[in-house]
Amino acid sequence: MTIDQQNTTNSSASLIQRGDGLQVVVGLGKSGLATVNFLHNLGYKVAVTDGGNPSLASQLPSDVLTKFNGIDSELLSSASRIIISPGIDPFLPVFADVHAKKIAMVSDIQLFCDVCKAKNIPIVAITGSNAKSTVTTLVGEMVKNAGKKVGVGGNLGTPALDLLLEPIEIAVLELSSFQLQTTTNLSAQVATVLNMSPDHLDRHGDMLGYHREKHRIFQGVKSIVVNRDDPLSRPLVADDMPTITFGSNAPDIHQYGIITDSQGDMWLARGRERLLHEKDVPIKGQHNLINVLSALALGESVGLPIDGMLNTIKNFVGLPHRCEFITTKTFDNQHTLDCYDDSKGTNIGSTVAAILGLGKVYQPKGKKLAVILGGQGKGQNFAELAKPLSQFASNIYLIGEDADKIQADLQKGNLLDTVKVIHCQTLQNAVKQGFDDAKAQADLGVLLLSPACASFDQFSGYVERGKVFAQLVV
Ligand code: UMA
Ligand code: ADP
Repeated sequence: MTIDQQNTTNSSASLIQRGDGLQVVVGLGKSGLATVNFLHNLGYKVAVTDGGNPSLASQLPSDVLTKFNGIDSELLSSASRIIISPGIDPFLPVFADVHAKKIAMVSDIQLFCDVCKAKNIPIVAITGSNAKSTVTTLVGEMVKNAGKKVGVGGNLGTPALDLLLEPIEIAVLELSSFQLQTTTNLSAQVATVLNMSPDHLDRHGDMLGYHREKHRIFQGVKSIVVNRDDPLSRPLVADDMPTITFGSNAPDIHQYGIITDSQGDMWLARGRERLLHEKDVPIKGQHNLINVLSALALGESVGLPIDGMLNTIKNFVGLPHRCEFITTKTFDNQHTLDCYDDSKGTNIGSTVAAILGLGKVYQPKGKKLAVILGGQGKGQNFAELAKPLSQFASNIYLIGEDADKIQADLQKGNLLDTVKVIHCQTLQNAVKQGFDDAKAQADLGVLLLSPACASFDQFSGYVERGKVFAQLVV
């Protein structure tokens, strides 16, 4: 059963039950704490339960009931409404009784969008397998530079409900499939699924399940932005739904795309109008030009002036750990190795984008990539990496708990024998191996950390993994 089926049978009951009854927040991470504070300030009776012993407990209001070191099933059963944190699977066995009793279970995003509806605050809603943070941040900057009070957050970092602590005129939200899974009728002013590639299949079962949760972003939407290059980004909506598209080809009138001129240079374009030369876009690679186009389409959908948006793009340098250039190492005064931190490359789609993006730059210079892959695999099939790796890489360094699976999948994907695969276990070993190989191998030009995996087997998160990599290479 999906949460939708659960909510359809349950929606009116949940509205009645909410009343003054007990609100149980499940998970006391960032979003759980923001939810407790939000509900507590509104005068609700609030309890919180967590599978671990959360450090944020010390920040709770003193009259909040707590049950830690295990999600408390009795507490759940006594709830009027459950607000579940995104990192917790709503179909864990502990929630069986909740589903049987049809107790409403929602996300913090649900509470946020209910407030936005009541206060007429438009929401720009952004999801996708990759580029969410980059596009959300850029759109947020565009709105701010247009002089509006904007709240930018969600999966990006600041919990959505904390955005309501300041007066805002518009919200720009990055939303994950986890947050959308327990959000119904978001009713965004504009929504987009930027792209779709396998991710979080361990939680959603398969691509169909993942796609279904992502597309919940379009429930009640007023206008949409669609990626022409990715049919899985297009929702089933009425023919008269206001729509703007973006993509890598030359755009039709009123749409966004890329025009390549007679010199082979790329231009961001709207219809036939050239808006910006690629050299004026600080974030590099074709995938980033497409990200910028999606931001323009989203901005246009909420009425932002084009000149201001183009100025914002010219000054946007991107976010750390996304194909970020760190340093050039020089060996024996001649061999050089450019080191890139793409620690945020935690799924197949992002790693493919990094390999293709950098591969196309370095191949004409006769240089190959060494790619560090591995960590926790999230149920993905790594065979899809074999083709771009065969084309652009000479060395693969495997780290982390899914190293054997990655190697087996790459073999199934017919990775060329010319690509060396070395088991390094740790990031430290992988960097050392990269330096040793660069000394011996004149055509090795790039050391790229783009693991296609989560980092939690060896690090606290992608940020720590990226920082460790940067320390190791400088
Ligand atoms: N917990 C349990 N049982 C579980 C799992 C977790 O009890 O099975 C408890 C933990 O002990 C912990 C709490 O739940 O105390 C953590 O909750 P959480 O994992 O939902 O984390 P938050 O700190 O609330 O952060 C969440 C998002 N985390 C996840 O979706 C995993 C953050 O996205 C988001 O920035 C934040 O809310 C604010 O909205 C992070 C993320 O990794 C960046 N997102 C995934 C991604 O981008 O791929 C989806
Ligand atoms: P998200 O928030 O969806 O994870 P980010 O902006 O943080 O997105 O980028 C995540 C990863 O995706 C980075 O490794 C980045 O280089 C890569 N990436 C950025 N844009 C794209 C794109 N259009 N297609 C595929 N990968 C991309």
